Amino acid sequence: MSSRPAFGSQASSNPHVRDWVRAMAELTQPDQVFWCDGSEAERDHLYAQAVAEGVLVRLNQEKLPGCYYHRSNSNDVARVEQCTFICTEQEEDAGPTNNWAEPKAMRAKLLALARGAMVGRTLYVIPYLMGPPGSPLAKVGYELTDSIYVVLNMRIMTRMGEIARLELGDSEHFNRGLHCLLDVDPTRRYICHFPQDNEIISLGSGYGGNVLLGKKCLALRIGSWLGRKEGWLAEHMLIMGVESPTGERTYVAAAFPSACGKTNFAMLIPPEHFAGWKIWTVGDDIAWMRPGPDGRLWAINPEAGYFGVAPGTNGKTNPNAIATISRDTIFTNVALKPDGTVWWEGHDDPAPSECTDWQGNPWTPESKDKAAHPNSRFTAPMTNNPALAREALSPEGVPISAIIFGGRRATTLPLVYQAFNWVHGVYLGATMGSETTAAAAGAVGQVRRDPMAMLPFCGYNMGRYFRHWLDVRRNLDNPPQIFQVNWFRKSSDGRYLWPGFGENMRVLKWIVDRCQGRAGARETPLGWVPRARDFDLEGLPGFGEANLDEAQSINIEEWRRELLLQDELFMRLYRHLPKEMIFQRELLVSRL
Ligand code: GTP
Ligand code: SPV
Ligand code: MN
Repeated sequence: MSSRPAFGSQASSNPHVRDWVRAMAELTQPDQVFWCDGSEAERDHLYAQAVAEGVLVRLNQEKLPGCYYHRSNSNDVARVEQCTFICTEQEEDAGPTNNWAEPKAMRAKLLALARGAMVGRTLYVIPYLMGPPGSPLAKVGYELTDSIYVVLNMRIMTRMGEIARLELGDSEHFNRGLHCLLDVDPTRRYICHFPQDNEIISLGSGYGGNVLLGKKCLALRIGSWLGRKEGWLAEHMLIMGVESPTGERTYVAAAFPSACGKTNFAMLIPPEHFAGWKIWTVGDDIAWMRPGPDGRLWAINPEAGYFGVAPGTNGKTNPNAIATISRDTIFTNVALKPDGTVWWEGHDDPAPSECTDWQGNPWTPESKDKAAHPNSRFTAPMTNNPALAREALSPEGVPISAIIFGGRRATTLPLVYQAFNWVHGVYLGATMGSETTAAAAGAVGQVRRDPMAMLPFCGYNMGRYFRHWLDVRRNLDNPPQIFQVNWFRKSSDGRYLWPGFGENMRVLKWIVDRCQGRAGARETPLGWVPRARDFDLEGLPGFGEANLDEAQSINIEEWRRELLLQDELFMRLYRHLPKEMIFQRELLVSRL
């Protein structure tokens, strides 16, 4: 037998990759460089290694085959927007909604922090592909990381290894991403993007969107920058196919802010009443969309897995997710039960009489704190999803008929309405507000503007981003219809006015029928809304027309306040805000 290590020794033959990896290894000084190939043998080796290092716990393989458990540092459990920077030559290119830093100075600071950061550690080289191979939108990235947890997550979330190497060939056009854990100190945490160099440097975190660089950093922040340059859209959207009883498939993309229901909606199972209807998941978090030669908007999911919110996931809210995470899944910051399985608030099983919480402390139902962190997550391959659309693997993607914007709003926003036209729809997206969630560090439950659910992810000036949305319309003969939804409106005594989850099919059916020209609507100051006879309420006990009216009501006082909040954003963006947005605002004021 050879004494040479079987894994990680196959360096890339691409000279641009080799030169850059060599330079980064000289800087960070790892003990060894490990080149990932994405094979199954490599996966087994890496899981064994991660368990041996104590980074992962192997879960009960009888009940959860192929599943592992991870706890991140308790100061490092969500994205950190205050540590996230867009580094462009001109501050105006990042715009008022992003943290900006001058690229030369920032790079110097980051490289100084990274100097020698991997002494005694392994530098993993991860080639990855975002999008199906051969797709006109697919992009290759390389992430260099000293976190084996990142490697194993990227393996699930992207098309990782040989497939990406092949797609890149000898080209120099790939995203360069460097990630170092350092000592996971929040005061030395930086998530920095250099869009002009197609480069990302992430330091001092080990969590999700901060470190799985293909996801929010490349697919959204750098992606949106590239999209503006190249005439396409990189969006924080799920993509689904809605199949009717006749077999017709209508494709829908929906932008909801972080932890506001994308994964749940993308995996929806229609209630019994909707016999013959079927939802197919194309993607649950990110959409890349380009005008196709036929004048429609075509979308791909650049990812290959789901990094989903665990709390609240159960057999009632999301049975497809439960099936998806039954094997080959990494659980992060949930609770660990003595039998080597996992638990979270809102799990199907009752709270265990004892377990270990997300911080590693003993937990019982009497404990004051939550057992799982509210932003605890599962990482699972999309191929586990029983509702995976075959089109998710198609290089062209799917033609989008409807775009839905939705926030988490206890008041003001009705359950559903339809924009009058594209420009009005862009205005709906641009003025979206939502309550903050545990997906980002900071206060939870505060309403803030989150245009198109992209506030934390737009890699350039938000005003120009709205302009880009308006411009994309010029290449669409057949643009999607645009809708606004709100699953989260509450009564004065704090109950949700809409049952949500699977019942969202009722809203979706109206949307699809509107796109197919077979549903009626009534005009309101906000947009088109379903009348009672346009909206299927059958088989929904305890919810009648009066309830629908309440969920749909428009309160003029609340809308006055809403317009003031919109103004705050518009003032910040004023220099680059398209005039059409101000015009739409005036029209809304006069209609109200
Ligand atoms: P990110 O992965 O952070 O981008 O989140 P996401 O948009 O995919 O959100 P997800 O589907 O994971 O849902 C987040 C939370 O919202 C969970 O706690 C869900 O239980 C809850 N949720 C999802 N859909 C609904 C709904 O229709 N009604 C209500 N009331 N809650 C919902
Ligand atoms: C989000 O916050 O929108 C997520 C989770 O999808 S993370 O990957 O951490 O950004
Ligand atoms: Mn997300």
